[in-house]
Amino acid sequence: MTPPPPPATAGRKSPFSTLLLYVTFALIILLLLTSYSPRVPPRGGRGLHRRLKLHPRNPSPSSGAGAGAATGGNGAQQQHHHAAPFDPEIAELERRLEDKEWEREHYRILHGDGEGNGGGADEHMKEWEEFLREDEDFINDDERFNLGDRIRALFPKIDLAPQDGFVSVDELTRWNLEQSRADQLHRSAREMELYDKNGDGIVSYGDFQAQRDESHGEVNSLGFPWWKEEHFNASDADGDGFLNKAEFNDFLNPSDSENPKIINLLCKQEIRQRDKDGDGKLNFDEYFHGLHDHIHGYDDENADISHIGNITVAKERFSKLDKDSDGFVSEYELEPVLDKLHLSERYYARQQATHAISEADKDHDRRLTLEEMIENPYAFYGSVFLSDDEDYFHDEFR
Ligand SMILES: *[C@@H]1O[C@H](CO)[C@@H](O)[C@H](O)[C@H]1NC(C)=O
Ligand SMILES: *[C@@H]1O[C@H](CO)[C@@H](O)[C@H](O)[C@H]1NC(C)=O
Ligand SMILES: [Ca+2]
Ligand SMILES: [Ca+2]
Ligand SMILES: [Ca+2]
Repeated sequence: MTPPPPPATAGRKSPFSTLLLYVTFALIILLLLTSYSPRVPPRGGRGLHRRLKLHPRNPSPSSGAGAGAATGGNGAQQQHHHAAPFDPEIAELERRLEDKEWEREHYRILHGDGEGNGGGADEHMKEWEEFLREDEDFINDDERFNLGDRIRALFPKIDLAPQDGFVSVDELTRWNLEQSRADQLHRSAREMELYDKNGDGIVSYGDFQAQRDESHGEVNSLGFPWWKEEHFNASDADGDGFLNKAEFNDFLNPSDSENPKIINLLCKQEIRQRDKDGDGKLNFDEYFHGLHDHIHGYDDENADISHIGNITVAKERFSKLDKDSDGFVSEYELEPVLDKLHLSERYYARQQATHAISEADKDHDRRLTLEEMIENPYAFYGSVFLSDDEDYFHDEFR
């Protein structure tokens, strides 16, 4: 008796077609492997698919760090935040691009809306894209813009405290902060042009209102909810009724201001948002249901996630804030934790420094030598994209 033939299965293959299947499979794998460009930092030269990419900041301050001032939230700010440029030369190029974009956005305000200006704005856009292409070609040309040479030149400017041949998190944070402050000042000075019609370097509250009325609220950089007289007054550090350049910068970036009047106003706003019974301070209940979760976890590096909603922990934190132990947190008592509620450039500068160091610190001593930096340039020149499609970057600017 012969055994019954095995049941025919639909997927049954002859030895040959099985072999073919394996070969095809192997070829596909091989293809995938060769098209995959590993994310290793290039040594010496520019990686094949690496391209430095300029990032003009969004010129509208409504999406900048200052916009979170009234909302008290920090999620939105984080989304819109751009990294501080590591290299002042790149920063300079980005500022130029950003200025162009800004001019385009405010073309109507700056040049009036007579006939033919629509064409002018288009012309402007073309010029801008031309700039972008040329500048990106420049920074991606090893001959003209050599990352190793750039880092060699910058290293002694960062390694300052102490000058020991190592860049620490603190040193890199300070450096990043310097770069982003310069950016911020540049943006504020530019924005001020919209209000300072006679160019005397100061603006009054009347100037703001006039500009807002003129634009009918069409332009999003005007009419922030927080552009209130109270905010203006707090920004006027010397109290002369006008904002000069520095005061105007504080006005646009309250989270980064060191003006005590602004700090106090921000605290007041935080209290107001959560002050259910309207006594101008927070009792434990108002604190616990409105503020605690925002503060908790930001300052304690080892904050335990299981402590979220833990009343015992919240009470401890509350009594720490309540310095005069009157059972309430006042606007002044909120000052020490204001940083946790309004993410400032300081916060981002440190975050960025920590990240860059973690990327480049090959020997894990939490500081960088010149060699470590040169070997990992893209940890600092963060505006980099892996792309072999040259047109890729144009999509971003539509
Ligand atoms: C702002 O200051 C001006 C001039 O001192 C004053 O008249 C005005 O009432 C102040 N406004 C607010 C909201 O504090
Ligand atoms: C709250 O945290 C404290 C201190 O860590 C802990 O002893 C307690 O068990 C926690 N309570 C709850 C309900 O998780
Ligand atoms: Ca002033
Ligand atoms: Ca108190
Ligand atoms: Ca190191």
